[in-house]
Amino acid sequence: MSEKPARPVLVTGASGALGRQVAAALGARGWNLVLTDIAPFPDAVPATARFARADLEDGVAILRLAEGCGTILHFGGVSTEHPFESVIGPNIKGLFHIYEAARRERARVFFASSNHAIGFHERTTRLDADCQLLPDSYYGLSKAYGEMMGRLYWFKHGVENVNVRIGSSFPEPTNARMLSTWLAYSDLVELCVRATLAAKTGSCVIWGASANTRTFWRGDARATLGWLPRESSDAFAAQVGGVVSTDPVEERYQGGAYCAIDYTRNEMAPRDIF
Ligand code: 15L
Repeated sequence: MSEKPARPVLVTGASGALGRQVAAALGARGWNLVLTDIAPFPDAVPATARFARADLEDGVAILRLAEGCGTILHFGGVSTEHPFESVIGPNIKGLFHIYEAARRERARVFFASSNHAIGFHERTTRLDADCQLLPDSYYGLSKAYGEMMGRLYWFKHGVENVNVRIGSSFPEPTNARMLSTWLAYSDLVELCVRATLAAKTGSCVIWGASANTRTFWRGDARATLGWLPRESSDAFAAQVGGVVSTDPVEERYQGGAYCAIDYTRNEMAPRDIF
């Protein structure tokens, strides 16, 4: 019998691509789950779970859903690039509601951050988790801010948080960049398990990628959680290694296509870094 958390786990964004995977896998382990999303849940609700629709911008609803929960796996919010005004409500105000609920419940937060919080680092650089935040989009900016919110709640209120900079979590890698950034669903689920069950996490950062030899990243807190990814993109190298774009901005930076969205610098001009 696999270990289960002492208190229920709230999963936000449960109807989204990653939330669904996590809800199904943790439900199959018999975990007591509270699932929520602004959209209806598209699957059968696991026997040990309940689903309630809620808007992250409704702070009272989030407080109610979090009652009694020991961990919040926060996948909710806008998950791709959008205009600034559309990102700020779900991703900033919504996350504030998550942290206020966690503070009240003495719960731990798993924050689905993103590689887009650091997307403007060059692909030739190997990054440690304490690297400079270099968001590549309004979406990435909200993730960088979210990581900072975690630091605030840890230092001011002792709310533990695990900030997972998810690379590309899809069934399979589909282009050359994803040979560096791919996170298999099974590795994501195991990371959620470890982040929930770990005795202590403090406020830490994890690179959310499988054991890809072409990785851009190293040096995070995985040993504290006891998480080791088992999958790797390497097996897909022959299949997708040649799939690249013709955009020099996209190909230069770790964040790929997000860096190229609305990019107005002259990419050919000499580059002043900091
Ligand atoms: C993300 O953060 C997005 O949610 C996802 O749709 C992908 O774009 C991924 O990053 C990626 O960088 O591949």
